[in-house]
Amino acid sequence: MSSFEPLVFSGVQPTGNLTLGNYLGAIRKFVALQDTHNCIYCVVDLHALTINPSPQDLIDGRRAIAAAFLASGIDPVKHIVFNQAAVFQHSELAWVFNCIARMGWLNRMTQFKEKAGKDRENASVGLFAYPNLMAADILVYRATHVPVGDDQKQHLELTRDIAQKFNWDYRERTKALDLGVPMEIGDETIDGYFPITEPLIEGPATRIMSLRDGTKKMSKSDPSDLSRINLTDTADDIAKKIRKAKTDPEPLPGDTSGFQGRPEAENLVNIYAALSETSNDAVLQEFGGQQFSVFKPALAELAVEKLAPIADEMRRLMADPGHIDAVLATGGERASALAEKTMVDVRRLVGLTV
Ligand code: AQP
Repeated sequence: MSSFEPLVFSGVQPTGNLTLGNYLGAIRKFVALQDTHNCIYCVVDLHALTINPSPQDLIDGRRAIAAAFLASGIDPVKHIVFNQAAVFQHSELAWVFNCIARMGWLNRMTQFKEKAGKDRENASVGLFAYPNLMAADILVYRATHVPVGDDQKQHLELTRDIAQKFNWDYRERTKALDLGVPMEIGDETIDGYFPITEPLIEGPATRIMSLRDGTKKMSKSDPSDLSRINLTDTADDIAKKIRKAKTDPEPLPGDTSGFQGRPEAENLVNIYAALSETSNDAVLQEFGGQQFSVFKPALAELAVEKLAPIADEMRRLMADPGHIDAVLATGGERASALAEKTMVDVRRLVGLTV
């Protein structure tokens, strides 16, 4: 191998209803990347165990995320769509990475701190080690590019650190077995086994905020349903949630400098810009100086126009769970074949096989 083949990988956890944030920050990018890259998209059900779902919720959640992928336009024939638990190599590589990553690296992860809250001692080991499994998800395919929202940036940096340390620790064996790709680490050029993955985080929708608090990320696990727009919400739900979205009494500013201290106004304009695939400046040119009583109905109409076809298609797909399971099973077989290739190498590199 002379260089890494460009390959896109990303995953979504079946931890609840998909939100507009998941769609704009991740899934819509997944769809666009299909035209230019080979892509692997995964329902990361092992990660969802960190929230202790009931077995039935996990089964339903897995199908719902797969349905959202398909309904949004992901092609499971041209690309690969599967669920993480179907490919045991993710867990196997995660264990290797548990032994590569340092406690200090994981201790810095802000998502763990936020999710564990004050009761850190009571958080599961799985929640703490989650970023190592995420690194394994990506690197078991030696994926080069990962589209994600802004909240996953730190985890992707950790993935890069893990790849770098693995490459360094096993550089001599990688060279001896002729499995590597020349890469620079510091001042040295070595033969490395894993690519240093590039995150794809850009555009106006990298961090969609809660409709109830413009300083908090919109999240599928937020206890308040009014904080988010779910992909499966009806037109009435969407209109109601946007009507009730927190704002301030001022009209919309004429340009983006006017967002200072107005996170809710910025978030709604951001959502409008992302849905209409334009910039915040362009939205403010149209709506600057207008009251929210004018802007909110326009936003609701746009959101319904963009999301209703996806929700309809999701409902149609969810009515036939057997079909969704079959799509995932086929994807799982294809993903397993690729992951096993990597693990044959990794087992040899680390000495688990000769
Ligand atoms: N608010 C958001 N804005 C933009 N992108 C977002 N993503 C999540 N929330 C936003 C992106 O969606 C992808 C899938 O996320 P995930 O399921 O892996 O988990 P997450 O990042 O922890 O998302 P949630 O919705 O907040 O889930 P819970 O509540 O279960 O933790 C990722 O690419 C993520 O960046």
